[in-house]
Amino acid sequence: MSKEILKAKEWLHGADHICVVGHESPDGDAVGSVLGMTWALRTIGKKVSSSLPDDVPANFSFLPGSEDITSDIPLDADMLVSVDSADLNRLGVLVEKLAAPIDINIDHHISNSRFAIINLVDSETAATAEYLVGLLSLLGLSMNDKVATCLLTGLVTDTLGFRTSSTRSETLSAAHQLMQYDVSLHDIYHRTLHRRSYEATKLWGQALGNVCFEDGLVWTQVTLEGKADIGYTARGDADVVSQLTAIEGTEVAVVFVERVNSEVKISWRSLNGIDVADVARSFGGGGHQAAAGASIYGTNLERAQDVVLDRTREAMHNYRIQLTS
Ligand SMILES: [Mn+2]
Repeated sequence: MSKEILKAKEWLHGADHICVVGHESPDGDAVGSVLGMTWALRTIGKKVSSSLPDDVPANFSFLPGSEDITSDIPLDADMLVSVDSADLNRLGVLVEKLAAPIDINIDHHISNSRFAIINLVDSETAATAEYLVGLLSLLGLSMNDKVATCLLTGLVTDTLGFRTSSTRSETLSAAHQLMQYDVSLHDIYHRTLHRRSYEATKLWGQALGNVCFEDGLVWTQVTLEGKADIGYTARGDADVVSQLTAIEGTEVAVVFVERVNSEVKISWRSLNGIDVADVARSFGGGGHQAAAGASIYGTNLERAQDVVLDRTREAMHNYRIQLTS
């Protein structure tokens, strides 16, 4: 066992009030890992608080403890644990509420900036939840039905139902371990990946109706006007980008989401080896080789599309040259 893990175990067992934090625009792995870690720490009798900088999306509100998540850092917390955040800025509004550095950073992003005092990062794992399944016992923490429900949600969502290229035999072993508890894979899958609102379905209709395809590059957009037309009030793109990757011949898919105050949010997915995180970084964003995002401010949809599509085409071109040379 690594020295870092031993030190983390010692620190966690010695703490009085632990606050577990996750990243902005929380996804299933962020919510699931924050709550899974919260419940696991309670198995050793700790006082634990859970914090996220943004609201928990409605499809994760079934998770036990989600109603107790706040966007505050309790003043008497003497230990801060971050899960699923690749860097400190991902903690959004929580950053300015931090009175001390993050003690323990548990994550699976290869780009993790190791911003805490103790950094436990395993970029081989498909989700922070997968990493936690193996880590809990090393940290002297136990699993129970609540921990398992939360972690299985992280695992299912980050792997899109065990179908991303990051899914390994170890991922399925972790799921197997979690399913020994009173959890419903079917229910988690349906609530988090399959079910969607009528408005989100209409949004898909708009976005898919406007899809463009050019030499392996697929893109579309979600506009403020379009959202208003159908009464879609959520912030995201209803995961349109994943639908684009289903289009035959797609190498890279891009979705542009227009937001208020001249912000355009961009999501990339790569189906071959092109590193879209690299493209995203050139716009101040980040992510994984196969899935990345960025926001451009002070622009409009048309200008953002021009510059982002050009940069993406360039990356695709360079990748093809590299393949043939
Ligand atoms: Mn994750």
